Amino acid sequence: MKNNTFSNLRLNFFPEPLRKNLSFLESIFSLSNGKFGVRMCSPVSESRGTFINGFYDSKKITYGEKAFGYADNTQTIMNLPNLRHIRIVNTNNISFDTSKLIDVCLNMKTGVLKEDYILTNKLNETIKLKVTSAIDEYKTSYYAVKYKLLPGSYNGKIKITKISNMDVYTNEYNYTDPRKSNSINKTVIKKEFKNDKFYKCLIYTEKSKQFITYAVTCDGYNVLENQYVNLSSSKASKTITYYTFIGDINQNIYHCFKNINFEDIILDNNNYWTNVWNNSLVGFSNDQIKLNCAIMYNIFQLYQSSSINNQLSISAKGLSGDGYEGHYFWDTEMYLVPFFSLNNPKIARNLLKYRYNVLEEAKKRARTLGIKKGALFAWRTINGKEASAYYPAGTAQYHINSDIAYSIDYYYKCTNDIKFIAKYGFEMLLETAKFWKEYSQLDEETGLLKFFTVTGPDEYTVLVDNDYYTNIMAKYNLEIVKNYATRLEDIGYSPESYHTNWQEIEELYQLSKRVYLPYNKKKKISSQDDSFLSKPKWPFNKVSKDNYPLLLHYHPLTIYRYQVAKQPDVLLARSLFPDKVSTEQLKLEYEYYNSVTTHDSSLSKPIFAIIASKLEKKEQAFKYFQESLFLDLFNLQSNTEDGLHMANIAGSWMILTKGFLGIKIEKNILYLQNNLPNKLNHLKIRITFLNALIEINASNRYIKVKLLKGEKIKLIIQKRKVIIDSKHNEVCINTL
Ligand code: IFM
Repeated sequence: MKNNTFSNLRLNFFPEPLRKNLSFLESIFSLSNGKFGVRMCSPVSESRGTFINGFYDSKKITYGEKAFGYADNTQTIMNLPNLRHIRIVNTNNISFDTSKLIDVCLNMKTGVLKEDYILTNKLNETIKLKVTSAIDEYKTSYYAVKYKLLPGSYNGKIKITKISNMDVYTNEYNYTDPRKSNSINKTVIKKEFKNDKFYKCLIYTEKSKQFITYAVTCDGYNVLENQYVNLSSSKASKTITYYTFIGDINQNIYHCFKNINFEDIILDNNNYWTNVWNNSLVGFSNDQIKLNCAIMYNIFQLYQSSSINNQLSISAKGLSGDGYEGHYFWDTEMYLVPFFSLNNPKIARNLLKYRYNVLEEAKKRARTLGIKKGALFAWRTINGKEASAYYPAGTAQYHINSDIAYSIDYYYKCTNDIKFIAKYGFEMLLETAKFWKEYSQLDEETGLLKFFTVTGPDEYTVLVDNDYYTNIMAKYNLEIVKNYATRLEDIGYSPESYHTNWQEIEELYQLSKRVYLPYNKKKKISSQDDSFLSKPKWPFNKVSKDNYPLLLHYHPLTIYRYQVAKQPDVLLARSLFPDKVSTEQLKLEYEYYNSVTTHDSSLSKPIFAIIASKLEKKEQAFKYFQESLFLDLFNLQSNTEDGLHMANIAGSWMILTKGFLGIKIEKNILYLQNNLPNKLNHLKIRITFLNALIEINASNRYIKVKLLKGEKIKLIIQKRKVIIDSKHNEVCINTL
């Protein structure tokens, strides 16, 4: 499979109206490296679009009616000025301040972004501008941008000024869309240093008191105020390259820029992306050009959002926009950690380590909620404290606790990294399980364990009793502690070293067996919660398509009193524990929840695609796959301008692995099942499992697995046990 054809994402990939939607394109073509991100803002516009992971400011949340324990402060990622901003003026100081994007090309094998613009001033004079930029994926403090200026209708002298204004920013409150960033925040320049070659400043956030250094230099010119450049001959062109440093406040500026040049950044990135595509190659047959390009793009953005260099999480929008204020949600653990566990486990480990670093905050939060033991992680956060001002669809999503437990377990199953479990993972498993024990209520009559007043992932139903997803995840969280305690004792870590004992661990385990899971005998399906199935169904056929997503058109209480789901909690549980119910029950559940789900959440369709694959509903699986894969690329939720939907992006990859290839991991064995939709003739995918790199090729007739690196892998393909090792490194199973 030749991948070259698919590795360039250009403007002509998009339907006509989207080619003109600049804020959409800013997100799509954003460059990032897990530390900071730069949107593809027009170089001559004032729009903002630089985000540093974890760099946020706060303000007091003002509640009309506040109650005990509500989140106190916002945490809003700083939307810093456009790093690419320059001012270009003619000899009369008239600026070329209108830009028309002519073409753009993102090379996903090198991470180089190229843009062509025509710039116009108010006299209608034009010049051409070509921009080439890259963000360093290894030395994650650097960003470089090269401007090539060419004459247009104007061919006289121009002057270029680098705009370095990084100081105050106030964004507007958005009252109507809770998915947008909605706080007012400020940065202040603390110290400034300028000379001909360098500009450096300390950016400081007023309330959260974070500092960061921003510095810039330029090739061969005065860094901020450039000389006039002459575009007078028709062949004349001028190229200026700026280098930006974003990082540690104590860095010496000369040191920052020592040895930095564009070619080295490109070289770093070539190595980085070669490695990525070597380890995480995904593709379909060559004739599926759009699908190939789209899946490559998705993987590209997943890597861009992450870094092996830091222990931060990944916000819902990565670093491509400020939607959801740059907050980290369960998205990371349930969608992104599974991707990285099977692609670059070091990144998965860092993401989990972030949660460990905020475990103390989680313990405090549990106490605030009146829970005497254990920890409760914040629903949405940057610094570990709860930032959700709407507890019914925020703090009440207690499932975040077992989502974190699930991702620790998943990471372990993919890596066998017991050291991580010993040092960090076990404590989190234990503290989250203790929380569930304390939170639960034992029903005296039935002897079953119940969880009242919780909100599941489906935010169109809140504060319910016994949400199926919450309960099954809590059950699993309580159960796995014993398993890990046993493994740890085998290598010399007693329960006491974690301030617990076998009695407590056994209690957690025994409680797991008692967890109540709501089931509706009449419908023969699990109920989303105790009351969901008894509510009237949402009148889908009477509601106009324009009224979706419901959250933008109805008061929450209107939505809550209906049987309507934003995303399918029961099916999500089925995708995690695929063998819990019979195929008949799963079919009924799929049909039922399909009929009451709006998919207003971008996390919904991947789950339907996975379950449809399992049920061999290949057409539907493929339909949901496409709608998921192109969700951002075709702006299917009309809000990609706020940033990319990172969990959905990882979800599309999950459809390929969990759905089309039926991947399941149990006891060091990788299970595969061919569920490839008929519309895909071929799927090729590489993953890393237990330190081995393997390539899986599937067609509608076979599954082939090849060991590319590593020693030995045990597989069960379509119920047949096989082993591949360095001697017999390939196996092909007929799956017809
Ligand atoms: O975490 C999700 C949630 O499930 C639905 N609302 C958006 C959040 C961020 O993606």
